[in-house]
Amino acid sequence: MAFFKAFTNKIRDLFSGRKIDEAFFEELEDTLIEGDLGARLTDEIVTKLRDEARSERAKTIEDLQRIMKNILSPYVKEYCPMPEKGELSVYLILGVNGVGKTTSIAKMAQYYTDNGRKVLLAAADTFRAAAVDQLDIHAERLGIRIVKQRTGSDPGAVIYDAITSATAQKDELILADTAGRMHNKENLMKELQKIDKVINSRGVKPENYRKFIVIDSTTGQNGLSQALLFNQAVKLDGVILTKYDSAAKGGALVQIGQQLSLPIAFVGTGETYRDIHPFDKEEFLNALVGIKEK
Ligand SMILES: Nc1nc2c(ncn2[C@@H]2O[C@H](COP(=O)(O)OP(=O)(O)O)[C@@H](O)[C@H]2O)c(=O)[nH]1
Ligand SMILES: [Mg+2]
Repeated sequence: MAFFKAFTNKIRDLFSGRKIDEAFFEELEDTLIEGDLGARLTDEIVTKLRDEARSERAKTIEDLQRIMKNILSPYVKEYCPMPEKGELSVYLILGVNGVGKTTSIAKMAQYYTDNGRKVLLAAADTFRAAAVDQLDIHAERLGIRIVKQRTGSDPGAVIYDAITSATAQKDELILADTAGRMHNKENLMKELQKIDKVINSRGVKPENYRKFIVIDSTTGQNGLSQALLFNQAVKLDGVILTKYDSAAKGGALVQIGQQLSLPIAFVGTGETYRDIHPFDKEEFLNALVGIKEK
């Protein structure tokens, strides 16, 4: 999986064959800010890097890359849940319009089916008719059951039906689509409180109920503010990053990790059902500090 090649190449160029001097650190600072790490985090990284490079007498680029990786490491977490067999899990997929919620649900359905889980889709984005149709098409192509209602119906009612159906059919995972317009904080909280109530009252174990926010990795800082907003409204469990195949840089992810302590579950890398991968922290950090993949 190739992460934001352009940024990695830039870091690699910057690191290769250079004297570690003031000009180097200044250029690194510019590159990290361009890479969406934000001014505050960039400052922290470069300050620590300067200090540690001095105290450890770092001479080579490899030393610097290792130090930088250690600095970034606490901010990046991986967490890809696997539903318990023989129990029912519910994953609620949240995020603003167009980030890739519905597509990611289809891919996750494929992933969890490949891993031997019985999956049911819940079309709880009831706001637009097209949204239900879109999920319906995926369900048919994947050969996976779907629970849906009329456009405009209550998302909580769709989830209620889905849990009833999943329980009867012994499904192990409900992947629930949601409406993107919920990114207004009050709406989001109201709708999710209703959904929460349904899920909690229908016997789904709290540890099997997970909320993921989908972030389009090409949107940079905007993705960070979406994550902040959603996390204020509901307690999120993780992030699904989409469109990594077209992302130029990856720094916003570190900021999400730093400011929200949220782990990354999946990374979407294309348009086919198998273009989704559990997030790999090691690989991500190597790309970010310009260490070549083996
Ligand atoms: N290249 C690429 N496109 C994606 C990825 N995930 C989603 N998309 C595209 O993003 C667009 C919006 O996706 P959709 O699932 O409808 O977003 P939603 O509004 O959040 O449900 C669609 O054209 C998808 O094909 C990805 O990982 N890579
Ligand atoms: Mg959708």
